[in-house]
Amino acid sequence: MLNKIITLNEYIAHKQKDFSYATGELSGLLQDIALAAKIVNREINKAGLVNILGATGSSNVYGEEVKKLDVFANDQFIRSLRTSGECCGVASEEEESFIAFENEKAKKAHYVVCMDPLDGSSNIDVNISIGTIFGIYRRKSKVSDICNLDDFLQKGRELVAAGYVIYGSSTMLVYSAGGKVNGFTLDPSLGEFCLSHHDIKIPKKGKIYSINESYKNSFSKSVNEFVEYCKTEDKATNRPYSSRYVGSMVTDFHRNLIKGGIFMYPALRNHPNGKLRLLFEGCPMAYLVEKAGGRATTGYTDILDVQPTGVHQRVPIFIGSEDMVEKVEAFIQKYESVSSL
Ligand code: AHM
Ligand code: MG
Repeated sequence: MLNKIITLNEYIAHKQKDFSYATGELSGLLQDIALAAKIVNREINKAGLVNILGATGSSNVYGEEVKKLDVFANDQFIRSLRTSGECCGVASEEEESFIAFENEKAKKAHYVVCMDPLDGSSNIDVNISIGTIFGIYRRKSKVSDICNLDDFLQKGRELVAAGYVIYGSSTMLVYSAGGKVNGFTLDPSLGEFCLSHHDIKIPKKGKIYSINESYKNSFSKSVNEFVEYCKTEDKATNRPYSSRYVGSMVTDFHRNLIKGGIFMYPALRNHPNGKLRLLFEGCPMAYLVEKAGGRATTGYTDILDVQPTGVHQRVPIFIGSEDMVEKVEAFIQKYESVSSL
């Protein structure tokens, strides 16, 4: 039996009434992000041709400067959000400070976006999947004013929508606007994202652990013990688990979301907050995983309950299947209670 194709735009339009503030603005914003993602996808697909078309930083055959893809993606998303009329400002991993849009249309908009335009971009040169991550908040400042820092320093619990795009063997957009988590696969022949993964739920018990084990000597005792636990044979829990680490968070997260597992970027000896950013990577992914039935924690606090104090704040992350996240938390908290005796 053939199923009817449902495009992202159709789906968003159909679901608009379910959004908390159903004015169509959030729908429009999601559609703008999807359109910008298609443009970025087109450039990423050409990445391998860079030596033919012109190296990064030089001119291509058309005499245009070839931008680095992460710069291209950043510019593309910001341009699209600036002119959308639904977004009053953006904080991007590529920008030192947040950008407040000053045009009249943008000042009247209700939403701000926090995003990592191209996460894992060091993987582009070797043809490995990368992604865009975004989180959408309702502004705190007065409509018609220019947005301010407080609009961005909101806890993940305040998110009204979040998602990611994975530029992989196929390109997918996965998002939730408070309800289900749905995945849409880009059909390149139609140029449309089509609903392919309805109501994604992460398996409660995972079998995969993802961590950069080369930092072992910088991990806490508890994290190392959890990793050993994952490797230990135990028929009852179906261990050892498989180790999978791409080094591209969206890719590692996406696989674990579908198959069940945990992704970890913990505190390191010289980096007590790890590497990943709370607003750009932590909160949007934590929001999605919770909507899909999983969990995300710093080891002590749910990621969504961490109060941001700066746009580039980093945070240790343990995210994925509920049972695995609970287990690592138990390891971490066991040592905390011993050290506090
Ligand atoms: P980026 O935002 O500079 O691309 O860095 C984030 C990426 C994640 O996608 C990935 O999980 C992590 O960095 C890998 O870091 P490491 O090489 O330290 O394991
Ligand atoms: Mg990043």
